Amino acid sequence: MNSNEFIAIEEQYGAHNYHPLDVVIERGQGVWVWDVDGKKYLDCLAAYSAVNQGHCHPRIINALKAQADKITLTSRAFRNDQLPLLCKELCELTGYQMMLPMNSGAEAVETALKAARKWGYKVKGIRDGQAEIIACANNFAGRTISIVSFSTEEQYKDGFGPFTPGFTIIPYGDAEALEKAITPETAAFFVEPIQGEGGVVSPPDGYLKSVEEICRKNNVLFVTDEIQSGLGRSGKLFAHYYDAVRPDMVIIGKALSGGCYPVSAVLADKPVLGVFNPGDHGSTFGGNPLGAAIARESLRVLVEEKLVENSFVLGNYFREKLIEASSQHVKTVRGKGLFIGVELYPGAGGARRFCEALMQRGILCKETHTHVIRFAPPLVITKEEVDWALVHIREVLSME
Ligand code: IF1
Repeated sequence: MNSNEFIAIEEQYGAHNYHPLDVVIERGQGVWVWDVDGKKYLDCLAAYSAVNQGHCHPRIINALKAQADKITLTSRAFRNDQLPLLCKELCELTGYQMMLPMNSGAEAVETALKAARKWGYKVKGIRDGQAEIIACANNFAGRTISIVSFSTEEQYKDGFGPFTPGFTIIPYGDAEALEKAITPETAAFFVEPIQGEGGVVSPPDGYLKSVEEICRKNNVLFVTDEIQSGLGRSGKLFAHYYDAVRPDMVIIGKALSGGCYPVSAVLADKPVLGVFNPGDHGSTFGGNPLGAAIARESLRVLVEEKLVENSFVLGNYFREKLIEASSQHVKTVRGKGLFIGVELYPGAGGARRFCEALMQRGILCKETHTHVIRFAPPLVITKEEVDWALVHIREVLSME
């Protein structure tokens, strides 16, 4: 079957909740993917940063195969021999005392919301049913009803109410607004250190440092969503390292499994994650031995192949060269590490036509917020591959 036949079948039988670029991918290796017609592309989206370690990393695939031959799922009714080691290794890598494993990013965010509320009632002493959580405008944290309840994007909410109460929205990057929004009922502040869906937007330098101080002073949990920005994407293990802060809770997913399997987690110390008692929360698949074995190897690959460092060095290089390649269409180039956004002027005709032109030339990327092209390749990318991409990007940005 060719691309058009696959597309027609999906259009007929699949729900239309996406508008993908019309490339039908069949296989991938490292930063490269191939479509069903045999055409090769450089993947500059990396599944929204889930394949930081590159497609089908041989070590991760080997770990997957080896574990699949042994046992895949026990449920948490029984224990398995992979989850304990994932807990220990992840805590040692990140410096937290405990972790709670889930599957999708949204489930980990839900877990953090529940932990924050329960901490609010049981530890902080918030009045029953009154806990508030503060979040920022233009956030993205997933698609569940409670999560879209604090979204400011109309489309993510339209038709899905009634919503979960208890959220307060403040502008992103404005520490003063946080201070003003806090009440005695505030349990937590949830924030992305870099807003991905928001258009690869970083807050002002020092923002998270101020946030940390305000949260500490007011006994409010400081929670970072590192699902997209974390695990090396920003050029640091966590994007919040740029402000030298230590959040009370960190939420991760995506690249925790190198894109091989849905694995997510919440990290915190005992006074926070310790609020969960047996039966309070869980998941059939969360912490399963297949996912845990894959995540363990994915973390080892991240560290041993120095992918965080590569993201820092090549990200700075890529961004500098993109600034040099800026055309009349480019308003600004921003980001940290290999998490890069190129914002176009409204008159450029939208980012999608540039993504389509790049696709023609063998580079896959995705527009965000109409006017931003996001470049976020797997962190295994080499300087030669960045240089190859830049030749095409320069030409495409100079189109009429
Ligand atoms: C889709 C966006 C990216 C996330 C942060 C939690 C989650 C995500 C910071 C939830 C997920 C994904 C979901 C995906 C598209 C994608 C996305 F454009 F929608 F915003 F990456 F930029 N926190 N982001 O970015 O994780 O439950 O999906 O595992 O199509 O919804 P999930």
